[in-house]
Parts: sequence; C-alpha cells; structure tokens
Amino acid sequence: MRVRAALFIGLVMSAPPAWAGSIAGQVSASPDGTPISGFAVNLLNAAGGKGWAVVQSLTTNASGSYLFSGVAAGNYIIQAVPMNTPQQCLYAQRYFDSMAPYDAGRLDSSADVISIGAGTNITGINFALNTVGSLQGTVTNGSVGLGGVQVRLQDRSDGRYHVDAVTSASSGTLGTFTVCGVDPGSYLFWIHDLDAQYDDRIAPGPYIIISGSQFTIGNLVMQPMPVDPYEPNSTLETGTSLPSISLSWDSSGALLSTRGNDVDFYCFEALAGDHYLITTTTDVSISGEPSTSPWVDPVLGWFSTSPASLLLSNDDAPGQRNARLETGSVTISGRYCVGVTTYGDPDFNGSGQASAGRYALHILKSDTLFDDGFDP
Ligand SMILES: [Ca+2]
Ligand SMILES: [Ca+2]
Ligand SMILES: [Ca+2]
Ligand SMILES: [Ca+2]
Repeated sequence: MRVRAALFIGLVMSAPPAWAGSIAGQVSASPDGTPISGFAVNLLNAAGGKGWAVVQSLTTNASGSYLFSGVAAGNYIIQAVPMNTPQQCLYAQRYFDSMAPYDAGRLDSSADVISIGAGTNITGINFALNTVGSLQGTVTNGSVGLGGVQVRLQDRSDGRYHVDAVTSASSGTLGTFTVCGVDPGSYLFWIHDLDAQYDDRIAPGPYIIISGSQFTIGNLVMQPMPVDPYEPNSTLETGTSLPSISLSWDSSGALLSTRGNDVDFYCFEALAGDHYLITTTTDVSISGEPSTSPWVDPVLGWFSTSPASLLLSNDDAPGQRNARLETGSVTISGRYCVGVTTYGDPDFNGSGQASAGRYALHILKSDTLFDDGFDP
C-alpha cells in the first residue's frame, strides 16, 4: 500500500496543470530533409514590454524534434538558432514564418504569431534550413583582444538584416568571435563595448558572404571612448548648467561611459508656466555614419532641485528604446534638471544600468502644451 500511495502522489505531482499547452516541431536541412539535432529553439513572448523575449529554450533531439510543454495561454513566436559549432554555423537563425507578412524568417516583425489557448497542443512548427555562410575574426584595442564586445554583421543595403555575436572572454582566445548563419550578401561590421569604455565603431567593409563558406578576417581595432565634455555632472548638485532655454537645446556629444558609474544631469532655470518636451534617442554619428544603436536604451527623468525630487520619468515613449517626457506646465519657478540614465536604473544613481553608450538629448520649450498624442 505504501508503495502504491507514493506512486499515486508522484503521478499527480508530475501531471501538467490544466492551463498548460504545448508547441512542437522539427528542425531539418533543406532541401534533403536531414534532421538537425542539438539545434537551439527558443520560445518568445512580448509580455515583458521590451519586445519579444525568450521565455523557454531547448535543443532538438536526435530526430531534430522539439517540444515546449507547460506553455501558458498567450501569443508566441518561435526561433531556431545555430550553436557555435562548425556544422551548425552554416545555418542561419530563423523565426517560424510561413504567412504574410513574410520575410523567410529573417525578421521578428514578420514572424508568425502563434496564439495558444489554455491546454492547446500545437504541432508542425517546422524549420527547413538552407546552407548559408559564416565569418570569424578578433576585436582588439590595438594590443590585446577584448572579450564581451558586441559584434553585429549588418546588411549594407538594409540594416534590419543583421547577425549578432559576442567576442570571447576566455583567456585563451580573448576577443575572438564567430558570426554564425549569415545569408549571402554584402555586410558592414558594427562593434560595441557594453561598458562604453571603448567607442562604437563601424567597419564599412564591404564584407562579402558566400553560401557554404567560412571566412576569417583580420583584427577589428576599437578606440577609447572620448571624454564626455560635460563631466562631472552625475548628481543634481553637479549637473551641467545650461543657459536659459529660449527655444531648444541639443546635446549630441553627451556620453554614458562604464555601466553603473555615470548618470548625466542637465539643469536650468524654468519659469512657472513653461512647458518642455524632452527626448533622448540613440541616433548618433558613428565612424561618420548616421546610426541608431540597437544596444543603448536611455531613460529620462525630470527633477526639481528644491526640494530635490524626481517628478517624472520615461523609458520607452515612443518605442522600446527612445525616451520622451513632457514636463507639463511648470508650477513653481526655479532650477530643474533633466536626468539621463539607461534602463535598469530607476533611481538615477547609475546602479543596475543594463547598457551604456552615446545618446542624443533634445530639450524643446513651448508656450503651449504639446499635442501629439504623448501628453503625460
Ligand atoms: Ca509571417
Ligand atoms: Ca555624468
Ligand atoms: Ca556622461
Ligand atoms: Ca528607453
């Protein structure tokens, strides 16, 4: 009796909850249909508010199959990702994409959204992968390899098409990277140090990728980040004093360098009744090219100084990375400050910043409230 009771409890505890659904499929090589085992498959949803994010990840079994179980009702997309091995590197990362809008699985914006109801089991989410190319190289500062640097191989004619990699951090191969699964085409390199101790760099190439080939390129050299001319300005008390703003004020040279250390404050005298529209973007010039960073995620704050207080903040209006604030009508004349940090640092003290790098700041004054759909 004791054994049977224990078995019964075990079965109850391992049974899936009633709400749990599943999504299954297979990854194979095209055109011959050979199953690809050990290929990574990701389940993504957008519940976190920062675009599609991975919520489950697994690898295909010996017959190329995968099964996500315990999937809550909701909307998902599925992504197949090559592992960094010589065999898998010749296949591209693909989203499941069989219906319009269609882009052969290259963009998450065209991925088929799979809506799953409570307890529903969906099968046949299959990937048939063509052979493409890959590329490898090393990022250095001119003398030593740099680990943990973001590397983006980006289509020269359409920046939406790109493949990302990260340089190695292990001492034996520091700074080396392999960009797996690159569709044939003409590419540029964009490299970014997450701590922004080194400046972003775009190497225009062209780097030509041919199907079935593994290229090796020379070193990509990063330069130190230039000094931010507005530093030190990391507290309300030391904030950069701006002249009284009559129309607008722009800063395209402001920087955040080294995550966790740098917040930038810009302060000015505002009169009761003033209105300000404040925006940050990552639309900056890199290597002489107008660029929008995919890595840096600015957050804006609007502070009074007496008393010192965060009045408003914004991370993602409009879009997931830009930030935009309307002060509304200033109630009391005095010194106010705009704070700039990055996502992960709601206290504007630098702690927890998830990104760092160049940003552009724009402050616009108006005598009337703005009316463009983003009023606070
Ligand atoms: Ca689609
Ligand atoms: Ca600062
Ligand atoms: Ca700074
Ligand atoms: Ca943001």
